Amino acid sequence: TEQDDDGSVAVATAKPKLQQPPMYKVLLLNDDYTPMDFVVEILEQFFRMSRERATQIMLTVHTQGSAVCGVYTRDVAETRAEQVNRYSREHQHPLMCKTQKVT
Ligand code: TYC
Repeated sequence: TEQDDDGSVAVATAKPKLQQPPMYKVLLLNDDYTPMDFVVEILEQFFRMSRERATQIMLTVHTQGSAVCGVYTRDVAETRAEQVNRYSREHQHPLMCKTQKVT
């Protein structure tokens, strides 16, 4: 506790900085059966992408095998991936998202 210039009392706040939370990528995986239109709709609805960006990411997954849809804290990433996987299953498509810790 110290005296300030104006005579008021202040408690010294020597608080160590908190670490940034670890971040997780949501990856979209390719498969041979999910229609391209459905993948684009998923990216628009669940990741709030424009039609143009969604199409670009979908084609990257189609040709490269996977692509990053977004990077979030662990809870958000896992929830987003589960939502996509549940929605795809409900529509009888094998589309899969997974999460991966950013190193
Ligand atoms: N490979 C699929 C097809 O040819 C399209 C596709 C793209 C599927 C991206 C999944 O994450 C995916 N219909």
